Amino acid sequence: MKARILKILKDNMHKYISGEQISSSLGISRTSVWKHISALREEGYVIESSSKKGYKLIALSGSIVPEEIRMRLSSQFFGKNILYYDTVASTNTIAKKEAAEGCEEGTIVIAEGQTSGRGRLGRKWVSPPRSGIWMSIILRPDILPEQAPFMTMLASLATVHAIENVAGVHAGIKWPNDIVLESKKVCGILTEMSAEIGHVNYIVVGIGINVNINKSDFSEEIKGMATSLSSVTGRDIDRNELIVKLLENFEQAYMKMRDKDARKMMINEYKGYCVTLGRRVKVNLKEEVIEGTAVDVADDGQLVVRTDDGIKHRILSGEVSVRGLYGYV
Ligand code: BT5
Repeated sequence: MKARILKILKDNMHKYISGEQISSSLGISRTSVWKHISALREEGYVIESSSKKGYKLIALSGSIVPEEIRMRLSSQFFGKNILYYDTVASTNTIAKKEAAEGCEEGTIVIAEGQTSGRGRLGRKWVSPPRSGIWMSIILRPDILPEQAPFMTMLASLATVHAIENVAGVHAGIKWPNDIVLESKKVCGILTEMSAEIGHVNYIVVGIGINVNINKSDFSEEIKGMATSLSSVTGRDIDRNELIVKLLENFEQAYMKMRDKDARKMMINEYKGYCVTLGRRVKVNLKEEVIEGTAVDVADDGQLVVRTDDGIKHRILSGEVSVRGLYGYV
């Protein structure tokens, strides 16, 4: 009901609409209208009221509003179940617990802030409140465990497309899991999995996007390497819209991935966005560090690096620094 009232207010943005009109068009009491309006205000919508004229929506909320996401979303199962929190340790940790307890596929966990946001290999993900998208998606794909990196590729593509759709800027992908704008990191993806030999129980894809963060507000540790959508575009970006687009793009790709031709197209598209390709890279493997040129992304998502002796190495995962990115020269 709150979402329907919000829609009426939005359709009449900056104009008064009487409580009477809202209550009769929705068949609810005026007291009930008033209660929903109060709840919307708490979420950050700026709504003026006048005893004679009714209600007027002046500014949209900067918050993530699950009802709004649900209302706008035209997906089949991604985001149908939204678990929304104000502050959590890590949305991926919650998502893994929910997945283990059997929640439905496509469930998403979103929080306004994370106190222990996680990156890969035990690294930290900085997640300041109300300024980013800190979200995890629970999937149960019928794939082999070794194909899980493909989920990261799909998520990266869905994210760059959503950024194009909503913020109107062209981002690149640093293999395997960073989204990059103006040579700085705007988004990181953490894919975690529970599997047995030959069988995936579930996959959690955690996506962190710096949306409305001033460059000066980044902590010292990431200042030199991080950017946000607002600092690149010069305006605040609607996080609900970005979530909706991301989920729709991701679901579309996810549903097509069993088709061989579609998969091939997606890999080619990924390569088109991949800023790692053709660049000098340094790869930290467990036992050694190799340097060479990134020449290809294989169909299974592995990065192909040619060292100067002409040998091609296939990199499954690991730390890849790209010359000219994040201060690596
Ligand atoms: C990642 O790891 O980039 C994966 C980040 C995934 C975050 C999401 S948020 C929702 C979900 N819940 C979680 O707990 N995690 C996921 P990695 O490639 O290891 O990069 C981590 C490194 O990125 C850090 O060591 C910092 O150098 C840098 N970093 C940390 N926070 C950042 C930020 N907000 N923006 C840009 N860079 C950041």
